[in-house]
Amino acid sequence: MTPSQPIGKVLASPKVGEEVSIRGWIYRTRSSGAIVFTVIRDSTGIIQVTVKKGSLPDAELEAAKAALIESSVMVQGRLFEDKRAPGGFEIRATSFIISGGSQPFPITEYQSEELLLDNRHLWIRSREQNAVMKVKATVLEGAREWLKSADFTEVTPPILTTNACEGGVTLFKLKYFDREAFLSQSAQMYLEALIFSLDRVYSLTPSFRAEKSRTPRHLTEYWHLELEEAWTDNAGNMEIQEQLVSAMVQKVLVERKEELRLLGRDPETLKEVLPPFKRLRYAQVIEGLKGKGFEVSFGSDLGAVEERAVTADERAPVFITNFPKEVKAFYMKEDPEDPATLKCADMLAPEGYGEIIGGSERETDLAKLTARLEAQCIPLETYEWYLDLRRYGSVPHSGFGLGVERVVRWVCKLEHIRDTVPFPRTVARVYP
Ligand code: NSS
Repeated sequence: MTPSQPIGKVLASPKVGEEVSIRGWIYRTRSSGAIVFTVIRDSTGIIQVTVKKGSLPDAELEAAKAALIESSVMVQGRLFEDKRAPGGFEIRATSFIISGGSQPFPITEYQSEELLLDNRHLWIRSREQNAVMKVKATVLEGAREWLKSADFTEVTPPILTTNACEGGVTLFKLKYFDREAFLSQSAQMYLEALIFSLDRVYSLTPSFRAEKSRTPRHLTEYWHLELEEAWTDNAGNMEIQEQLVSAMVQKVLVERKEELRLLGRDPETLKEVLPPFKRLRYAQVIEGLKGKGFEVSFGSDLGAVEERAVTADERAPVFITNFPKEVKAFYMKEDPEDPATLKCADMLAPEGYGEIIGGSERETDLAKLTARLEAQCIPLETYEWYLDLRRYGSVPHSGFGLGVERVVRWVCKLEHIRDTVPFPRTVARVYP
């Protein structure tokens, strides 16, 4: 038996008449009398296979006729050109062995979103899901490669914690033996501790937000790429962010053009994702929004609608800096040149996709930090360890968190963030 090859490899350098062997699942099938036309898929692509009486044992022909879609199969045969077939070639089978038969597949064309979500464990076989997962893997690979080249060390912060980094409202609480603990919203505070040992660190962890809002950009469990850097101000940290995001996107453009096209994203439209990204001050954005008829004023938070208005016509991400204190977290450093505002930046994806990164320089003044915790009614006890970081050799530092699924949603041009995760967790769903 010829060793089996990935379908993508067979189609990449097709040799007519060559003996080939593949393994996969039946993607489409129809039979007419003594011939069965099937399309087989594996992780790398799809190829047409014809099974014809006389070319293989009758029992195999009968099994091929009876096999339903999603049956797993092992195929051997010769490769021929066929202009009508996907990829332009077909395999004429000399052996067609069903490995695992399939019951009638619950997913057929044009299914409701609910049914697809209930059958997520089966829907992840779809070509769209396959493409998104490949793009996501490449996004992460691009990030890790760039972070290594920039001397950041990957670290592993805890997920079980007693600290609310991003406020109490979206915390998942859990019973931790006889105490209360939370699922982490952010690794930031731990990364801040780790820079005293490693200078430049990052982590890739799940983060949890008990978001009651049903929006196309909120998950309750998402993958969070967070970075923290000693001796750097907010401006320096923004440079890291734009280089990192470009590296992630450019890697996808090199390696995943086919997947992007399959998803309806023209790769050309991502070419301008190169530094430097535009920098706008919050106050400037508010004025611009007022000009467009939005009812906003200094102090308003920017929601999805406002973010869409700011970025709809952009082709590369945009930074918004200097948010007012009242809309941001306790740990952000006040801007001495404009003390009503913070040395912080949100990065918004273009084409209306909105926030993908939240970052800032961190408050290092112990008194100011304590005052802001108190002003936000955060009990100090569980933050003592964090305040210690300001007591023992405090250093200027900055960092950010990037929502991996937010980036993938934008890059793949997806309607809803849930399609960037194989098993999405939202307010309405924890199954399967
Ligand atoms: O709340 S953030 O804006 N900021 C932090 O958590 C900081 N503590 C990060 C840091 O400086 N180390 O979240 C950061 C990003 C945000 O820009 C989104 O891209 C993403 O995390 N994010 C989410 N993605 C998906 N679903 C939800 N619910 C979500 N919340 C934030």
